[in-house]
Amino acid sequence: MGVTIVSTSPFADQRPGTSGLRKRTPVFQQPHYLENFVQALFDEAAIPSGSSLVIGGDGRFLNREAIGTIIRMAAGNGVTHVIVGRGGLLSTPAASHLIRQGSAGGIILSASHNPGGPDGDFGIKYNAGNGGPAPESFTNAVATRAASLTSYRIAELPAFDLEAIGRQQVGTLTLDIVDPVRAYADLMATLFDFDAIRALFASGFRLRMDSMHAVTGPYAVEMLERRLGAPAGTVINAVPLPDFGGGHPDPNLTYAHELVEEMFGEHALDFGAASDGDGDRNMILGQRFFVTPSDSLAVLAANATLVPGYRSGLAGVARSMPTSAAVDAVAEKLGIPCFETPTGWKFFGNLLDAGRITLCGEESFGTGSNHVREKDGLWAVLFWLNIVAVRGMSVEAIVREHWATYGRNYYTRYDYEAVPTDAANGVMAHLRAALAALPGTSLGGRTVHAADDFAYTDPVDGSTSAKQGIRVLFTDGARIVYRLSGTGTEGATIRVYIESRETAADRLGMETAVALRALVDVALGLAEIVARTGRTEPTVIT
Ligand code: VG1
Ligand code: CO
Repeated sequence: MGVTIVSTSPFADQRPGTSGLRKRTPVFQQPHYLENFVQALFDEAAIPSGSSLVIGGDGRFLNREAIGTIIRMAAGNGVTHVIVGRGGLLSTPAASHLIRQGSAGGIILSASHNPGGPDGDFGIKYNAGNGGPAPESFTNAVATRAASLTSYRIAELPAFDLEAIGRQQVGTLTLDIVDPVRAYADLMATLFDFDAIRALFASGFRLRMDSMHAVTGPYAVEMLERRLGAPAGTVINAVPLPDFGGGHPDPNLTYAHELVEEMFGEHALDFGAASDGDGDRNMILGQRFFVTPSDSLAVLAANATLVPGYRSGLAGVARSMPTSAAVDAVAEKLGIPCFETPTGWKFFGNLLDAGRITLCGEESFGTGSNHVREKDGLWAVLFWLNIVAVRGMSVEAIVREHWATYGRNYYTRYDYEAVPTDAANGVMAHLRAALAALPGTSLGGRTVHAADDFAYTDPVDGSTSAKQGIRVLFTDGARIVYRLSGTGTEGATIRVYIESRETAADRLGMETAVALRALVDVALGLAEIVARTGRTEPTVIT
């Protein structure tokens, strides 16, 4: 078997963002672009000979082709054992689980919730042997190497078949094609009370799960319909398509519109859920009721001991900095630590590995636990179903009771997408310059308690990450946070996160937009958004 060393000119734009390298599909289709990045990954990962590597993706356009290339490059770089989901499919949490079964690491192909197809986005990232996204030190080293590489190694291999479950010997390479669903579904069965959820469905409880033509379709059908007995057709848009059926596989109120129309309509079911392109995000809906992701994390934490996998309690919890502090109130009551990390799942890895936390989450529809090292969409859906089954209450009743017990964190996020990079950097520079003068000032009737540019020191390994977003904290617990997205592929995206906290019983039932109106005005004014970007309205309000 020959290995070819192919000359390439380096690419200077291969710095991974919040969650791997994400670019427009045509960027990835440039000659040697994918190969250059993959070689940099292999150089940095230095997979020991004899170890296995997991490869899979969310099935989007270019997935299969990219996997073929990566398999040949793995062989060209001395990897002797590769494990791939059938058809090249693996949800991100399922890939994390597979890696944790004893592989040295894994390569995941996805641009998550970004649209796919020739005009959409593509992405790639490396997860380490713990199953989690590689840390910043690794991704920075990969970017540096990718910017100076002059060649890559690729093997000439005999033909192989990504559809045939089982083992194939392909030249020097042992290739295992595995059922993408089974091991993951078995793991879920160890965490949740499947009997209780089965009884819930048997009693007539009605669920709609929207897989948005992305990777979770086969997972959701297997678990919800086959193992848990929900009626056939419970899962909609269940067939993964390379372009996600032309949709935007992002489980929020805007993009999961088919589900939202049903759940807020006259014939709303009891429970609605959706997940994203690669299966790590989730949205939870009750009957005509939206659960904010920040509240969802808090509710899961407060009810965790009702679920078999978490019966013995939580070691601690963590949330990303822009996520609302709803979970903090639960941690305080439980007397467990609550960590605040920068945005991106990679920052939870050390805390999970060290056993310091059990649950963690982000405001961007991401929730997870120590069962894998990625956020996990279907896991969150099953967790909610388990709680509903045990408590015998509706989703809405559970959340309202939660607010009454712990207080309510009103929360909204404004996204300004595809802003010219200079204007977006101008907004952040302006805010940084204003920070020092803010404490003690009064804004919109609230007093600023502190203002900073969030910096994080990892409590486990001491590594530091600076400039992770601007925080303006008020004395009454309200917060405004500003940061630039690290996953966009066009210009810059400014995210503004706005939160206020209420504990008075008569102030728990307001409309979010009403509760936050004054604070939104303060947030946009302080950043001079309109003047600096020309945008009078955000692209998306969550
Ligand atoms: C966004 C979210 C962040 C999430 C990241 C990856 O990042 O805000 O919370 O971890 O996407 O999600 P940013 O930098 O654009 O704000 V996904 O589902 O890749 O896997
Ligand atoms: Co995702």
